[in-house]
Amino acid sequence: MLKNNLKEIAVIGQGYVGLPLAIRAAEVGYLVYGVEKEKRRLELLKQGTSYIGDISSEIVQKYLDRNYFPIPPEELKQYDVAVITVPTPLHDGEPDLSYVIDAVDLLGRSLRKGALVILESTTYPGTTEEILCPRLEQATGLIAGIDFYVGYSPERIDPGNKIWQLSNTPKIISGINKESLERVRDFYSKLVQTVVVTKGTKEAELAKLLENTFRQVNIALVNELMMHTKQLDVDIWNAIEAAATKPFGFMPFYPGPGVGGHCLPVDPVYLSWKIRNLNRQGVRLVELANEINSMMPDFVIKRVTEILNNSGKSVKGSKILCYGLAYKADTSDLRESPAYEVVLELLRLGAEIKVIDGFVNPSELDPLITLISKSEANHQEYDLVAILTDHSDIDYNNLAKEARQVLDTRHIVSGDNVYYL
Ligand code: SAJ
Repeated sequence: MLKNNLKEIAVIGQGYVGLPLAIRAAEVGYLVYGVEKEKRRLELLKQGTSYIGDISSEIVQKYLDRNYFPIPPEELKQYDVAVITVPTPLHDGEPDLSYVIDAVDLLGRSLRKGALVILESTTYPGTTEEILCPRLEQATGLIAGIDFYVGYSPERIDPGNKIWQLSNTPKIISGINKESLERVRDFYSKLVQTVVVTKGTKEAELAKLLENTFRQVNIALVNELMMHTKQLDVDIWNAIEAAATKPFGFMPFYPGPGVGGHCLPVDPVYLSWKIRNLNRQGVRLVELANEINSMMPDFVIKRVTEILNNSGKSVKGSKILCYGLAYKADTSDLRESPAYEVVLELLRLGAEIKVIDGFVNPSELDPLITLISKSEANHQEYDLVAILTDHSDIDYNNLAKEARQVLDTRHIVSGDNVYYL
């Protein structure tokens, strides 16, 4: 606490979760340290430049060096509240908590009595109480819940979502004990409109995994149904639209080229991994959903092969124009992107590929990938045009009119020359 009574907040990790949280905390009047270990990101923040789409550089500049201070980890000297917002990826298919542990060890070096530590990173039930608390107690000799306080609150940031932002999305909060929960509630109540209290930290950890596992499993369901109902000559998209008219008890998901991003392909694995360690079985539905969704890029390749074959062509030597590389529409994120996987496989099979994606960063692409602008697209010259990611900056109707053949993996355009998955 500074002499002018401003609470000091440390947000560890200034990514798509940490930066919006840090800026929001600055906005409501806290003194905020945005702790970022990547030098390039730190430089940009110190210049008042945002690299996160949802946060403008103007808003960073508004609080910069007033009550928002981007700092490297080694400069973190003290805090009243610390929030960990670092990635929890997979490493060889298993949870990788190394970023969380580094953040916990950093906080352990300057943890003072009475401070509050909150974990926001998506992880399996038990992480807060089985890993974070003991590590902080060991580092400080203090007792969690008594000398310092601990909570868990999952992030619900949806990059690019203009409607649901940090402040108006209900925030699940939890504490390792009553005293911790009250401090967690006090902190977030100033930042968000609605807090949702769970019984404990494990319920909050599970709630987050449930949110994304629900999506992964239901997307796998429609992907598998799509593959099977093809043989029945049933239009599953039409059936889903009809089912979606049910005003209760149903939520539509759509078949696609696969499930990408750093949430859905990853979070459910944390759940299954933890349970597998307990009962050797894992969560079979999660593992089956992952298996089905990860099959989809191969299914796309099969459809490309079939379509070209029907016009007497092999993939090898065919000219294919692919729309979209990012994992979902209107994002630049390539993580686990099925579209990216499809393009690399088509290249491996010997197709002559050009790609259009106005969102991705060309410098992040495999050098084998040739990116062209949409103005350079002469659809007639390609044996096949494949829509892999349906970014909203493309006129798909015009594309379908001009192209000889279209494989539309997102079912967004129609025509006699348009094929679906
Ligand atoms: N996908 C399908 N069919 C669908 C929906 C999605 O194939 O019906 C694919 C997408 O193309 C993408 C992947 O699944 O490759 C993931 O799509 P997503 O819409 O779930 O988007 P994400 O991964 O950005 O999920 C995030 C999550 N937000 C957080 O974790 C805070 C998720 O909980 C949100 O529900 C989702 O955004 C959202 O609703 O936008």
